Amino acid sequence: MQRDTLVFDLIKQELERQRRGIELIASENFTSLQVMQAMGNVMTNKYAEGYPGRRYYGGCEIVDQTEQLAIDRLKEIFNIEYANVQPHSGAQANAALMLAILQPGDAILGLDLSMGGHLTHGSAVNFSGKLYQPHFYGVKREDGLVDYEMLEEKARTVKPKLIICGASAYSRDWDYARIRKVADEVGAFVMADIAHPAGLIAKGLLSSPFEHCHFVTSTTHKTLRGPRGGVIMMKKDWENPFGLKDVKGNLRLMSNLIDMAVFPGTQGGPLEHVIAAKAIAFGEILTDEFLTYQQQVQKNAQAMAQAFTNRGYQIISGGTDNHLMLIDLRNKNISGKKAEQVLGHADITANKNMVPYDDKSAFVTSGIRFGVAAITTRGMMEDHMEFVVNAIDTTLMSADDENKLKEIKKQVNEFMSQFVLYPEMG
Ligand code: DSN
Repeated sequence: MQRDTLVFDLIKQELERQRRGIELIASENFTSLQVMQAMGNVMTNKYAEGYPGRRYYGGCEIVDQTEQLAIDRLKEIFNIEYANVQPHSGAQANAALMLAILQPGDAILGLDLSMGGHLTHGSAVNFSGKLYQPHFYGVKREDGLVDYEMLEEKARTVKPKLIICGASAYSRDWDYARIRKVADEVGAFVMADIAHPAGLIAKGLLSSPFEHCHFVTSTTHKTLRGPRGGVIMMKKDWENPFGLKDVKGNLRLMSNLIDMAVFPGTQGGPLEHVIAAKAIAFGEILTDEFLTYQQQVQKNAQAMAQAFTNRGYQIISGGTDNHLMLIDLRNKNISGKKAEQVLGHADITANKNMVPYDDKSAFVTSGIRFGVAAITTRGMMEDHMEFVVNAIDTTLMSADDENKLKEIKKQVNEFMSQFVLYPEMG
């Protein structure tokens, strides 16, 4: 068969784009070469509906081993009893978990998307807001921190079946114990979606949700630095306390209900090539090298936040505990949309983001979100944050000066050439 040079040329162009730019999208990272290689392997050819040792297809004896390895390593990382590594994404993980424990129309309570939450935590345009009855808590106007009092008040009023914590644009740690307390009071489950800070939690650099939350979901490709995908985890398996039953009416272990909600509930065949890559990534996370990486992520985020603050930028909540920060650009007289666009001209990639109590729409926004997981993987240290922030500041302050933007882009490309990405790929 003729090689599809059209597509392979585009892949090569994407490699060059990633190499020359400063990648600040908080949900992105660069996998190791072995993680990436494992995603392009013969396991993509294999159907394996079911779980290791109990499949609906023959010939699964090898993929059973990679999937079991992924499960065992993930359990070791977080010191937990149960893990499902099949969800194709974080959204799929959340969909399956909700299918396992909720009935259509049940009330759920999550952080408002416009305050840093996530689409799958009850947004009206998402399955979570269409199938269930969504309610929201927010962050406080005065300090940008999660409004736990509001959360408690809402929980007592709407009596949700599920309280969701976790966010996609929140730079602070969570008080999981406090959320569990009110959940117990109103008879709700608690789910933590740790897609963003999972890598920091894995290495003990942020509070662990596992002691307090019934369920924990995550993606595998952000701070965990694995392939794109999702997982569902539980510290302890238990016979479900709300008397949830399977379709035949049998009381089940919670792990059975979750497994069944992933397959056959929301997915068909698992992506065993991606699961092999997850197994490799989880092996990497278990190393001391990964601890050093996560410590550097935290240091870089704090150095970046400080450099922005020094230049008069308003960081929501005043700083960061994790890998990201959300900046309100209103005092800089530029919208998030425009900021994202001009930064793109300078080969700096980030995304516009609503800030709490935003007066602009989600398409325009007053904010921009920056994360350091990817640039830390490239090899940047605290000292490099000054260059990065200076390049961003100069770009935003010269948004309509094409020549200046070209000059910054050149400087960015030169700067990035010292942080070699995938040298093995030529
Ligand atoms: N799109 C991801 C993010 O950027 O945070 C969340 O799904």
